[in-house]
Amino acid sequence: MRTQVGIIGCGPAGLFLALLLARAGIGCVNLERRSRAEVETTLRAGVLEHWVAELMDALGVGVRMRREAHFHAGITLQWQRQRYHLDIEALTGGRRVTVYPQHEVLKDLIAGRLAQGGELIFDVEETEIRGIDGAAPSIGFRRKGSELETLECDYVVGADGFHGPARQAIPRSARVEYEKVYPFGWLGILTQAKKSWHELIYANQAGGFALLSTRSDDVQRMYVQCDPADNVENWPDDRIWDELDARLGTDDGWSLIHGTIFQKNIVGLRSFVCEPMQHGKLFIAGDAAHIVPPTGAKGLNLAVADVLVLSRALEARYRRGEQEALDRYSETCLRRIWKAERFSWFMTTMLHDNPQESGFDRRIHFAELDLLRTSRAAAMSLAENYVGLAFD
Ligand code: RFL
Ligand code: PHB
Repeated sequence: MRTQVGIIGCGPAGLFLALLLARAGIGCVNLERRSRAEVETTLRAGVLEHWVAELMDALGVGVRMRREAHFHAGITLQWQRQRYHLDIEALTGGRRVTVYPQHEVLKDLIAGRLAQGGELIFDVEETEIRGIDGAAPSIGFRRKGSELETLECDYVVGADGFHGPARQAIPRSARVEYEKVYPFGWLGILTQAKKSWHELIYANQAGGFALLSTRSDDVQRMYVQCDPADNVENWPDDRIWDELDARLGTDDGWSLIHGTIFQKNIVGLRSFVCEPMQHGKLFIAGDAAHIVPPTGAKGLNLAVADVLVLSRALEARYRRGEQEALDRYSETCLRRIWKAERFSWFMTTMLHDNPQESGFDRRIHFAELDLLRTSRAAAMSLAENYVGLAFD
């Protein structure tokens, strides 16, 4: 089997790349370890930057998103039982917050790619990256229960997430990894309930972080700060509602609408960057190359930014024989990535109760929050980062 670009992964990075390359007339095949059903049901991100929503439109896969997504004028920040509406729309010249779950994005991308006749191979095993230092790279793989096959290609793209094999294919001596692990995690729930508020609430109150988000008019997504090593068994529903009530509580008579909790999970929070993001004929993109804590809602958006840069560079290579943009892929992406790392770290430290921090640090976080209320420059900086920085 032969194609121009062999892509490992059908997450946001791999699927957006497939559609971008198809638009540029470049051939590609995606190999995915999980089943299509699993990819389309795994719960992760919720917020799209404004240009990602526009890119879905431009790729012809934005129709359902425009119909079903929730578009908010801003976000609410809460501390010391006070709420503050950060008017992102006014602060950024009309950009709104798009709340549309990652698995819905993936359903739309998969349907769009298959409708083009694109090749997405699910349920593959034993993916092996070969020959990236030479002129003839390839990916070895096995379809479930079948013979080993080889996908020959000009370039291999590792869009295989944090735990995939692609990053490890860059020799250890040729990469540097930067990491920060936070001493807290998020317990996430889905509940059958009506919306309690008209936009997302990010709160730091009564022992730490809570986030109120949404999935639909009848299903709400909420997160509460917890020990990253904790187990959902230690979180009976009553305890979850007690924590959420405390962390989202106000003194103006507002109350959180409770419902049946039908999903619970715990994730640890980390920041991570691998430099460089390319080696020979291999390019890595998205979570394969970097991780941000979810507090800034940046992970999916950064993955799409990487593959937008990569698709343009591959287009320059195939259409005009230009190599430069491809050689500078990693450098170009990392400028945006480190700004997103900074923003995600800033939101995370400001909004969580860190057991390793002092009372002084905690006071500083409240001052940072209060600055957003009193300084238009500070508010504008957060707003611009949240809906998506310009590409340079
Ligand atoms: P993914 O989504 O992990 O996809 C990688 C795919 O590669 C497959 N794979 C392989 N396939 C073949 N062979 C192998 N050997 C393979 N190994 C792995 C995997 O099965 C998978 O399908 O990476 P990608 O495409 O880089 O996308 C990254 C995003 O998924 C991630 O950054 C976001 O979900 C992060 N994130 C958020 N991002 C946002 O932009 N906005 C948000 O609001 C937001 N909220 C979140 C989040 C992540 C969260 N968790 C669960 C950490 C909220 C949470 C709670
Ligand atoms: C979500 O709805 O899952 C969500 C929203 C905002 C975040 C993280 C997650 O920052």
